[in-house]
Amino acid sequence: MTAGAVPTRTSGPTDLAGLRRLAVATLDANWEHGHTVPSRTLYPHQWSWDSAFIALGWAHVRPERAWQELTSLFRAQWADGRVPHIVFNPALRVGAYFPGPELWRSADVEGTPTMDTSGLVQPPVHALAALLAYRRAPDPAGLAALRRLYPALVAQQRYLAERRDVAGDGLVCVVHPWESGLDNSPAWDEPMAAVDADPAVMRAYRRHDTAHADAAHRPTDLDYARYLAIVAAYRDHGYADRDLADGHPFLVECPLFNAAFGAAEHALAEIAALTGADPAAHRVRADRVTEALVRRLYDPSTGTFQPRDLRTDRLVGARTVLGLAPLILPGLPARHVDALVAEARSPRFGVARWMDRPLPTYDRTAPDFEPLRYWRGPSWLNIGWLVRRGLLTHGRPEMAAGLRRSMIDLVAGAGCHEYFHPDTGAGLGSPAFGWTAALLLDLLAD
Ligand code: 2M8
Repeated sequence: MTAGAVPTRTSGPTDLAGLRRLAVATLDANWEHGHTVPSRTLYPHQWSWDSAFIALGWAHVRPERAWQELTSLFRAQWADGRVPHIVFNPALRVGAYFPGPELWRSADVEGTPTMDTSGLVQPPVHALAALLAYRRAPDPAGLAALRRLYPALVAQQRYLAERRDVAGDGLVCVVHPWESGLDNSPAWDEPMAAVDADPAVMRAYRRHDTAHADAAHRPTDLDYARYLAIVAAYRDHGYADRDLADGHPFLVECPLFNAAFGAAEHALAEIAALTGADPAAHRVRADRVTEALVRRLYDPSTGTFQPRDLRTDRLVGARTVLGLAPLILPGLPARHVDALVAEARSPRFGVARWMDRPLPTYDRTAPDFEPLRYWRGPSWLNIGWLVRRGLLTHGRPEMAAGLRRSMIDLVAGAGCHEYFHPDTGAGLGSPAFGWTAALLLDLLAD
């Protein structure tokens, strides 16, 4: 089936079988010889954390594709262990996405794979996705795939622990907002304000995203000028990670990224146990990450987790949904769990047994809340999925059920959109988005 043949919505909110068909058709239409594109128009290559969520979706319908998805991503892993956030499809025309391989120049770096990639990473949700995919489809082929993936997943964690612990505090530092996955979140406004860039540089480039989505729903030209300046700084140091503290323009410890980093160790412990390896060291590391998160990123004055800007050594002020992500850590102390549950329930995020509006990505009471602009307010299924998982982990089934229902309603009302208006539920961004379809399948299966 071609992308154009996929229906964008179903006949009604209770048509669960129709929703499932829509999700499968969306994944099928985005399948591309061994991997799944997030979107045929906006993101036609392979993205790192998208592939993890998408693999979990495939596990429900075609488990062999779940393993192909992760295997193809890890084929692009660099010798240093980093899993690049974009793996470029060489079959696509130059300009199919901006910024393309000509900006990243991965081939100039030693230890990179034969295919072109970016040099950044994304939240390491892959070990968790692999474990959950196996649980959804626990067959011998899945176990063999887990066994093959395990050393690559361990190397991914080792890269982050050894090369990205810039502050030496046990947490991973992201060197670009794109690494967080929540590119233009208000969480990055303070650190980004210090990045020197002129929006006029964008006249020299053709942005691809604004040709396919409303510019008012996307990051601004000033954001993009800064994104490019940070990429150039990292690339021109050979993506080497040495001396980052001495001058790299963006250095932030993100609660979601580090929660994923800790959850990955928990998942690796279970994968190790399943495949005959030793789980003990993974459990120790998971506890250490949890402890470091609480010590370094928890803000007792707001009762939530905040990113730390390493260039000022201060927690950022904006209260975003990133702060709720540490709920996915089973070892989070009860006091912090209670605080996050209160934050989730508050009018800022509105998670409840019966939700009147979907979960936003930013405090909806903030004066600069933007319901249409990408990660500055809209509702996204991957974030809801993670928060729901956290609520289940800590024994809050009613809130988790409310969140699940609200996510299913979003897709029932608007289709497998990339993101949704946090008041009306209207579909925004790409209309046939990979992880929305995949995570919907996972939610429907519960
Ligand atoms: C978005 O990010 C890319 C850059 O990586 C972009 O805006 O072009 C984000 O939503 C990110 O989280 C996601 O992985 C990617 C592909 O869906 O798109």
